[in-house]
Amino acid sequence: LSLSCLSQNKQGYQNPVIPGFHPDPSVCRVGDDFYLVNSSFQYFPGVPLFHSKDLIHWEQIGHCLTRPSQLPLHDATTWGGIYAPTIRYNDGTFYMITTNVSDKGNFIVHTTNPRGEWSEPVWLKQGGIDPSLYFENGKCYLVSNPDAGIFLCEINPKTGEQLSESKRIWNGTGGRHPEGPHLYKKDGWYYLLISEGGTEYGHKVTIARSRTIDGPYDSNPANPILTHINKNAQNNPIQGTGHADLVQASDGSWWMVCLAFRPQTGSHHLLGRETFLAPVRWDENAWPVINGDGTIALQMDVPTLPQQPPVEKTVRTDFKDGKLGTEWVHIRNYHPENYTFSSGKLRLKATPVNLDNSKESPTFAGRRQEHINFTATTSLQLQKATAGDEAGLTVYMFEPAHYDLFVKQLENGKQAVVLRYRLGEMTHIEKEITLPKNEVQLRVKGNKDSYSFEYATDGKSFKELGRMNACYISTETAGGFTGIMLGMYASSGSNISKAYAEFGYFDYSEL
Ligand code: 6LW
Repeated sequence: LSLSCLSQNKQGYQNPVIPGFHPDPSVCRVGDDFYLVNSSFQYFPGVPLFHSKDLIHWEQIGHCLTRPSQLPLHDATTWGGIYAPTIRYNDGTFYMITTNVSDKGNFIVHTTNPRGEWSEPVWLKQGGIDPSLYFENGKCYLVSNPDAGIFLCEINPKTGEQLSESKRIWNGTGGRHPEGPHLYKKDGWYYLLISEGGTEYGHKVTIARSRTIDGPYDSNPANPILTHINKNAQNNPIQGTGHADLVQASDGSWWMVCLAFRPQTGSHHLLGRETFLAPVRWDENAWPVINGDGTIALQMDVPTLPQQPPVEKTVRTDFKDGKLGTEWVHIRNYHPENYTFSSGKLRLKATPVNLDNSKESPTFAGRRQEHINFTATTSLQLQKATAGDEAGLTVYMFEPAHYDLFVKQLENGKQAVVLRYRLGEMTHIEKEITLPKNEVQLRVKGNKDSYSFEYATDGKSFKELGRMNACYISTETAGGFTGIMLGMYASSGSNISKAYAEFGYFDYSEL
């Protein structure tokens, strides 16, 4: 072994690099800093934004879309709102381009400080989803996928004005849904990376190249360059690999981020599509090769960039800061006046909009389930309530698919802890137990097959109320583009209720 070999960073890394519902990753580099964005659908704020120095350890630094004027989410649910974004940096400015399928389609926001606020949107004429930008010699090109193919045009990224006709440049290799296009230039070739096959088990990444930006593009004879659809990955715990973006590090190495999911109970997945990382090398014919054989693994035993210490995630969210951290989101355009902080507690006001309402915004603050085995605990007190008011903890996929553990106000002035399952047309009350006092702790534990629900009134002696199969709220059964959120919520049976719930803390940890 030579010393130079030993000095390489061989510690490898663990996939996914951003666990939980973080689909459609796009990445850019500025110096030694990488920035990454994901799609966000009906959630507000929108487009989570991450920073890393090594592509492995990511810290969420905020969201790109933080104002309702940038992110109108009327009626958006799991198939609506914000689809795949792209992040690019050019000449001192960051651009984030994406689609709001519940509003006016494709738009761009920009900023010079990604940790600050982003601009108001400019809207684009070229349709389709998954828009991406490519900058060269003072020009800016847009690619997206109207009409089941990849189209290119030149635009002004600050005004959105389209400067050339949209031109079809590639249809992919015949897989359904050619999408997620990105353009790159390397050694005189324009490379067009796309995904095909749909975002389920048949997902794959393909690539074509041309000497001129508007084609003709020639398909890589070795396509697809990444897929888990074949025999060599049929037992891989990662499935549905696709929707990728390439980036070159400052040491010259190339990397790919992509989405995939982890089936956990039968062929069901619950955590949504997550963000994975793979090394890329270029072969002798100048085509990219992804992790050797076009598959990826949970444990990646490959040389990496010099690894930075991960930013420690705390188990406990207390509410002493008087604001929620970047991991917390709301459903659609939330009403800030219903979320207040007093003496270190989060106070959620109950409104008649409940978790089944698919148009308005319930009082809800949720964070992603990031681990298949996890536990989450909160403590709450429901106050000034009348019969029908409730507040609690929800395991939430979307409106017709959630399991709720909550405190309910009864007619007789008492309160009960209730476990309820909402599954499509069915709503089932599994258990209802009258409480001796008003302060209660609610806990959910997850494993690959089920969620279990527990409560306590002394902060420690938890009793199980019920256990439910996880598969019914999975993507395969319930549907949707998102993943499980663990949420605190409050709702009311009446228009005039003064009820609110005070949450003391929210603990989340891997088990
Ligand atoms: C996204 C498309 C896709 O826009 O699913 O997996 C859509 N890829 O590219 C929603 O995430």
